[in-house]
Amino acid sequence: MNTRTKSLFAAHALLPEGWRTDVLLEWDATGTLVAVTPDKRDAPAGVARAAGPVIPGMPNLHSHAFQRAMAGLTEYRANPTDSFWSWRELMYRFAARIMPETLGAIARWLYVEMLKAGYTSVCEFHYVHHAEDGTRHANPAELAQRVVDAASETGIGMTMLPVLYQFSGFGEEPPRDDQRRFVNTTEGYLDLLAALRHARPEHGALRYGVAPHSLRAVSEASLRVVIEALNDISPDAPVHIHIAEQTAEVDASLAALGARPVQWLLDRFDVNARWCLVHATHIDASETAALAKSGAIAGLCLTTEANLGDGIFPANEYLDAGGAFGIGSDSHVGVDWRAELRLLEYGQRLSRRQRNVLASHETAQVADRLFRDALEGGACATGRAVGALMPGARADWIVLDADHPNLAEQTSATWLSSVVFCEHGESPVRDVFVGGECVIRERRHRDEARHYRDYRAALARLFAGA
Ligand code: NGQ
Ligand code: ZN
Repeated sequence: MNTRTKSLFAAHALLPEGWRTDVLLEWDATGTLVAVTPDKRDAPAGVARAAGPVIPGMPNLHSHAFQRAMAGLTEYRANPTDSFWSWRELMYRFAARIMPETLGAIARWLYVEMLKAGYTSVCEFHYVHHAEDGTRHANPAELAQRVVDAASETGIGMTMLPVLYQFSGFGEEPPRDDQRRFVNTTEGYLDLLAALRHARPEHGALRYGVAPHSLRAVSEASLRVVIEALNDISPDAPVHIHIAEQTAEVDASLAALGARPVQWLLDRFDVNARWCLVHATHIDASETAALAKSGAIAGLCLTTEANLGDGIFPANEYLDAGGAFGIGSDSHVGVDWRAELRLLEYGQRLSRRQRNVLASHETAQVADRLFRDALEGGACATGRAVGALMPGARADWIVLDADHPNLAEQTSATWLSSVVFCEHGESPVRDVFVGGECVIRERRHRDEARHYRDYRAALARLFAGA
């Protein structure tokens, strides 16, 4: 064995073909798996044993890190017609107070929480770029860089997607004053991306893509320029966009562009697997079929979509049509992939009055099916080699606690069902490895106390200024 190769022996591990026993996982110094060998009979001498069943770590395909610090603060009735749009007013007021140091501290704590939940990658849809008065920082990527650094300090894999935000509504409506920290010219945006890539070059745990905020916030022309510029960097780098979260957005799109947002995008751009359409919530039957066929990833953020009263994504029809999806924690009212998958199924159960709606012909266990699909789609959305225990992929995984009351005395046939659908006591996520490093050991992050202290100090500063 190469002396620089590290290894772990797992009595049970979930491989691409399903659960296997006596699996030896081997990875290299860069954190990439080089061999995954089942049926190894016995752990080779000197190899550590996983403390429980091993499953791939989950990619979180949509995050606005700063919003973690306002979770729970908008759950009151400010007016009789509270909606996504009134929440957005409060969120903008909060965004106006974010400083580089507070953003770094919030992001570090958030990523500790993600890692503890078993999210091993995050796609950060980052749009607070400028100083409070809207002027550019001397380093235009000042704020984005704090988020990138938070990922490397805590150990989570990152796809950084700086956001292009230019307009306040369809038809190139000028931006509002409270959007001034988000807004860039196309040229200014590309400079920001270049500065960031120069200061923090890509590596195994870091990749860049672009995020045109929404069809409300960019023009067809600027969207084209940004995608062409990205193609020069890397023709398969990811493109993420908020697409059809609110019915008012669909109505405005119909009025201004003459088409529903997803249809409009599919008609004009080569939408394929490099695209992630976040909140493709409001799609009609033909959009559902066409989006599924495109290979793009539907970015579903179930807890946030429920919290904001968005609506229910037609998951059953979309999955039946072979559509790909991944999950994101978005506004971070919760940071738990298990809750996202559960709510994906529960939305269907509640609206259809049926059970086990999202099981497939091949996979009768809903949790197994959704877990596998969310891994695959989520991994694709990161643009990184993650989401599977196989050679060439990052050494990212979760070690479950098989002694947890929800898993005890069961077999691998029901472990994922219990992990996803039972909600008792502490999390069954015991240890978490990212790039072969054990970043969560017995439910604790190595620097948890320090990151929590910094987070509290950031909250105190934010709330003092409220
Ligand atoms: C966001 N929120 O980017 O945070 C948006 C609202 C906007 C969600 N899409 C911001 N859930 O529309 O400007
Ligand atoms: Zn979002």
